[in-house]
Amino acid sequence: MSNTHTLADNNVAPESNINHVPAANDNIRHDWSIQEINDLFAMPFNDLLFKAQTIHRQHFDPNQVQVSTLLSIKTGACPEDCKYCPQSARYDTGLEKERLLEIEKVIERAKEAKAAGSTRFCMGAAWRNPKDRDMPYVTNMVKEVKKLGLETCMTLGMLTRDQALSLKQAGLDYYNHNLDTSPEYYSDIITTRTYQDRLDTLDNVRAAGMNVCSGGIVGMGETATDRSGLLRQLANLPHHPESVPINMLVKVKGTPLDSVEDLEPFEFIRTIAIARILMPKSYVRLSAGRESMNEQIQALCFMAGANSIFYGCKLLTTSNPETHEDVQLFRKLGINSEKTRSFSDEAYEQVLQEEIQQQETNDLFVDATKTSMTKASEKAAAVSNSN
Ligand code: SAM
Ligand code: DTB
Ligand code: SF4
Repeated sequence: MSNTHTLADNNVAPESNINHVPAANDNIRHDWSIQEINDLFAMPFNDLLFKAQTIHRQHFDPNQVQVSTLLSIKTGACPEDCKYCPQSARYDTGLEKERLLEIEKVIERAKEAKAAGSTRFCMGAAWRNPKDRDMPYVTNMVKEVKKLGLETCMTLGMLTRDQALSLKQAGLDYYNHNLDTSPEYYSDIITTRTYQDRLDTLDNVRAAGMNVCSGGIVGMGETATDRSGLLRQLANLPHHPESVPINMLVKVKGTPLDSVEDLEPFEFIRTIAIARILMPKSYVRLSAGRESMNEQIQALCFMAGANSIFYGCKLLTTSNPETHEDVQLFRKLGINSEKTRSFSDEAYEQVLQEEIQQQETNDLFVDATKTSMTKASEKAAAVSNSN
């Protein structure tokens, strides 16, 4: 049977397909076995994508994507030894250590993110955990960013229950703390904190009443069963995280994982699809690593059930696609940003103008993947040349 529908004009999956999953609110499970998840990974690609997309459509508008913008509020010199991370003090990545960002600068960046169409502002610090003396600074920051009408998210490392409560009281909507990989592979990647430490922080965040954002990284040389193991841990938490970032490793020169073998893009897309199947009501974020993916790979990730991205030309210390590229892709796919304006022709023009202006005024752009300073004006020139 031929199917002439496109994603943009079809909100309902064809009923006649043998893979149709009946409408379900009973398919929220917390008891997945590794074998079941390995079996999902082994499905024919098209069957897996159809299953994921069908579940996606039971819970979400398939043409809406949530957009978040990241900002590093404290960069580099981290005491932890996470082997993927450009910000660990143990690896020579050429990254300049930066002091805590002044609150005024954070607010300025948050306003820019909102103007570009972001709905959530995520602030990250290269800390093992916040010190008690840091708490007034971060809680004040949450209050100020919330006043702008943005959702707030922070990722500051491990939290005690009291710290989680003060962030909640300040109005923090989401706390990001990733499990990163399977329990079995974990000690190959990080030795300075345990898997249980991470689970304890997630418990503290949940107990404080905040939304949990937790996912991991693939492409770190883990096995396929490790990818199943990560997803199993997330899906078998007592409550699924509201947001599940799936990061493709961004290889940064100087980190121990800088020359690990690339992960097959289809394996990445399968990971997204299975996250969607296991955690049907969670936002699955196509997170770090989009710069190394073409439009077609990203489109397949959306087809597989990804419905959130980081938007804006920088992640924490490495680069992300330019906003005009994302707006262009969303327009090609008929995708809209959740809650804010649509990605119309006017919005596209505005984003382009704002981007050029912003790049002209920024002094320098530091990208940890390049370990060199790129003049903002060169970036601006690249933007206008690409149009
Ligand atoms: N220091 C805090 C912590 O580790 O919890 C917060 C910031 S840390 C940079 C947040 C997350 O970014 C990490 O848990 C990891 O999942 C992700 N991340 C860091 N470096 C990455 C890389 N090179 N590629 C992909 N994801 C990365
Ligand atoms: C997440 O899962 N990915 C983001 C966010 N949560 C904090 C971080 C990605 C960092 C990529 C490397 C960098 O830019 O430093
Ligand atoms: Fe530090 Fe976080 Fe990077 Fe680990 S991931 S080295 S804790 S900044």
